[in-house]
Amino acid sequence: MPMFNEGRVRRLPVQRRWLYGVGLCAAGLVAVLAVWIALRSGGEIKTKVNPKDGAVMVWIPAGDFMMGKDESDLDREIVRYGWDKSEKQFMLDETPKHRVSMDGFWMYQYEVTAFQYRKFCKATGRAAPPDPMWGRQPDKHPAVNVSWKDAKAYADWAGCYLPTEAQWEYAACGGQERVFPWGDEWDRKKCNNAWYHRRTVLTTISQWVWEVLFKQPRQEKVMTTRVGRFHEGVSPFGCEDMAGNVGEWCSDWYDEDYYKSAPARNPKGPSSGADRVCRGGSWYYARGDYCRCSDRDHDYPDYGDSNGGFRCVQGP
Ligand SMILES: [Ca+2]
Ligand SMILES: [Ca+2]
Repeated sequence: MPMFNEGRVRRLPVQRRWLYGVGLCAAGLVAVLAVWIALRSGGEIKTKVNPKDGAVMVWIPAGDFMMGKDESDLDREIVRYGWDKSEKQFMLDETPKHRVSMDGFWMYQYEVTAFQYRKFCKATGRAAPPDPMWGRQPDKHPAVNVSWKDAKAYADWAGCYLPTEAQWEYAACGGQERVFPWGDEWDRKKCNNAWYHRRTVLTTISQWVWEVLFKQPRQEKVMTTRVGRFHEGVSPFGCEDMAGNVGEWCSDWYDEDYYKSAPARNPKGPSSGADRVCRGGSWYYARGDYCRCSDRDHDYPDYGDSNGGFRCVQGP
């Protein structure tokens, strides 16, 4: 007796089988596209817009993270990336590594742009910052030549704050122990740094003059870039240009020993000081050590230059 009667197997008409095939392929493509979009956006990123300046903000969820570095981490990084050992003395303000608990907050996805800053100056009568050495700052590039006081005034006007140093580092590393916003591998193509353009370190004044002032075409000059251009360097929480482009003012006073006694929950920096903190390296720096999430920099609150800008945060 036959196992089944071949004559009775129902076969789909050729046309319908073809249609099913196309349908399955389309469903597969949609699924692949959905996964690609989810991966590219880093999963679930909650955003909102600040109506005052049109800035997109991303939600940085509450959590714990390890802030700063231990000396052993610094030694390892210097060897791993081939940086000069003498640089370590400038990294010791990142020690010791310590656990910090953060409340959630909103952070600007991008650095405040020249366009947004002009709008602020127009609305408030504040003097526009001087043009950088390459001429009028393009609208979509970050605002530059802004002092800490300018940045603070902007944040007040926009209904925001400047990030604390802890908020900044937490947002940059995504709450994870990683060296750069995108991971642990230094990649000059993932942020705007001088090495990206030049492919080597700028060491002489004449190199700087050539690269910054005279080189053509304009896009290839060593200077700021449109915010968000280096999307591959996005942080796990969705913030762009945390490494490079412009360094970013934070609300804290700077103290090289602050980490030795900082509170473990939402630290806000010392109560007084001479300099304010700025973070993230910039187009000006050629080496990756300035673009690390944990790197600390500082300047006088009245000082502004063409490699310094800022972004804002808002509480929940
Ligand atoms: Ca930046
Ligand atoms: Ca530093």
